[in-house]
Amino acid sequence: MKVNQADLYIIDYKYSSWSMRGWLVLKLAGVDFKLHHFLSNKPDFPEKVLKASPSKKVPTVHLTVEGIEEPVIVWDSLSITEWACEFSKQFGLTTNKLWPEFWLDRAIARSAVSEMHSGFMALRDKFPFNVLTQREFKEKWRVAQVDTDVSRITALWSECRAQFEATRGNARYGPQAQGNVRDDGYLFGEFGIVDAFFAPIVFRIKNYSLSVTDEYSLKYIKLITDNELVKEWVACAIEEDDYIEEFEAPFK
Ligand SMILES: N[C@@H](CCC(=O)N[C@@H](CS)C(=O)NCC(=O)O)C(=O)O
Repeated sequence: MKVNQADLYIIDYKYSSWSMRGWLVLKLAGVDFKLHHFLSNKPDFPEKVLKASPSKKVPTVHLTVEGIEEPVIVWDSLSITEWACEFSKQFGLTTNKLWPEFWLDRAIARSAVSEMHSGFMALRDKFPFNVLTQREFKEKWRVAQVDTDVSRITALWSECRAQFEATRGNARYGPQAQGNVRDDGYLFGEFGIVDAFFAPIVFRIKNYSLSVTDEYSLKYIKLITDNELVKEWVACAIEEDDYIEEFEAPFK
């Protein structure tokens, strides 16, 4: 069955972390898609989001499949990721390493992505994603649970990196697993799915000036913000010119 078209639905570049993940994943996977972007503070938003997604959440992907009348809807960033990786592999759409080469690294990377998908609620709740506005941290914003989340995240980054470094080039794991693995400094060498999932977290930490002191995390934050795809997303956010008082006012 042939997929004739993939349509990606996202909302506010500036404020929607899950939209950013879905978009990064499709770009990384080399999927050619038609983009539908809309702003969540417009009156027609409820109607548009309902049309785009059965869960009323984005990202979603609509697939126009030969022989099937209605579009096939893939919703939720995790299942979009699964679909994009399968589709990309089937049609050889990219040479990007979406998941790490070595199965052990892959298992850890998937665990990190899953933890991100279902965790760090305090950070996500108290510090809304805002890819553009950079602020100095104020003590009155401090919440113990957020500090715990940030400590866990930075420890996780270092653990992923240590896992990658321990296995890369280690003959014990077999040459086929590690032979030609490129290292650009990301969690598992090349920018992959795991980095796409953590990219919005990097902006939360950076833009609210949350305290991070360990060397690898500081380096990682810079790598992510300097990444070309990430910069493309930020450029779209600048172009979008969006402002939602509810996400900005508490931090003024
Ligand atoms: N578990 C979902 C979360 C998606 C989500 O919460 N999306 C937000 C945007 S960041 C959304 O669609 N919000 C619209 C609304 O709540 O009306 C995923 O991984 O895709």
